[in-house]
Amino acid sequence: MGLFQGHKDIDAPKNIITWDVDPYSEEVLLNPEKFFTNLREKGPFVFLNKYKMLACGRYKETKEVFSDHKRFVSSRGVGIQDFKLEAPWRPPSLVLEVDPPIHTKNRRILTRALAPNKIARLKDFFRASADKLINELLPIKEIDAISDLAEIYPTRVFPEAVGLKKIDKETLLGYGAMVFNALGPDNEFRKAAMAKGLSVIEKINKQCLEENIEAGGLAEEIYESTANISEEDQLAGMLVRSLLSAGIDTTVSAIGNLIWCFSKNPEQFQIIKDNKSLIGNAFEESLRLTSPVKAFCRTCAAETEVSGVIIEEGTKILCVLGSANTDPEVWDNPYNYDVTRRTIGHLALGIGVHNCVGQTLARAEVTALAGALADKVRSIKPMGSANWKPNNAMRSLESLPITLEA
Ligand code: OVV
Repeated sequence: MGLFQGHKDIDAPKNIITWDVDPYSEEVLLNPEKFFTNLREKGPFVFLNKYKMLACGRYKETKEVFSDHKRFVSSRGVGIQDFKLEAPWRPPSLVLEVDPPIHTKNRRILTRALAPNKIARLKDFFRASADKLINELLPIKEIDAISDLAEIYPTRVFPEAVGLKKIDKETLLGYGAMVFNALGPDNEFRKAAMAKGLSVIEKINKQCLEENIEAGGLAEEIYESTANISEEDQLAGMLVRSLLSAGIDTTVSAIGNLIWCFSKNPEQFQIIKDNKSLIGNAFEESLRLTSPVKAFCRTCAAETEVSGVIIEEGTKILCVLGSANTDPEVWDNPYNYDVTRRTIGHLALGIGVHNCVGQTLARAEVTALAGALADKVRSIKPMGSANWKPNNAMRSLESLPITLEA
């Protein structure tokens, strides 16, 4: 069997539009909304000629594929590479890149460590850290919402909450960039992220060892819950690696994108200032509109059919979550940022057995920060154009010049 771009070399299924677009090109990565609209208009699925894989961007099919872990597996990788046919760059994640029943058992350990009652205990710490950071930034005339804020807050609070005090910001951000860019083809963005490679990987792996875990954090519990499973002494370390892989870049992106939404829509920021109970929904709405994880792939386990399209075994499907979340069939005025919108059902945190296991933590972090902004900041003024950062799987900003007015 032939290999193409790291997966099975397949032909286009019957009855679908083939498309020459490169979803991993700088042009698309920097301006995804036009791509989303075209993708949805072409049909339930398109065949990407350049990658010989399917892509879906309508809400219905994206949800169907993502919800069905039996027909559309994760164990063959959630990027364009098929782990059954090609070796991945790192040992596969024991939650992201496995299927039930192994997934079920491993995920349960993370679910327990990240349970709402554990996160609730961190709320005051998150809010105090957010207040402190905003107080530091308020006197500064112009800040970069990314390097001064979005990158600072999670890299301060997350390692402490997890119990990893010794880890630096550059290592955490560098590793996240590798993990997410690795999901795409071996293009310039993946190569650039990987170039920083080896020393970052070594530091991350070391961080995951029990001796580098501090007492009282969330990671300690992961080690405790696997203490009796002697033959799996790597398990806890690998699950801590998942926290480090999925917990930083995602929230950095989410915070940057939320502030971008506020800065572009001052009347929406005013609405949450006037009604703080809308802060949670303002975050959900930013997740919907600017979904930080733009797309993950699934691999078809055995020939099947979705919306009249026959999908053969081994087919990679790029599920464009950001597009599903702006599908006009589901969302009125989908490209408007509306903090009062009913946001339930957005797919930014996935759906099905692999839905984001850290979402309670992410919400606690980001809403604490948004609360500090709503209380302390009168207005968030853009001071220049937002600059997006190309990444094969994430939608995040490179820089966002703003002024925080007290
Ligand atoms: C959701 C997610 C993203 C990236 C990495 C991982 C999970 C992981 O488990 O390593």
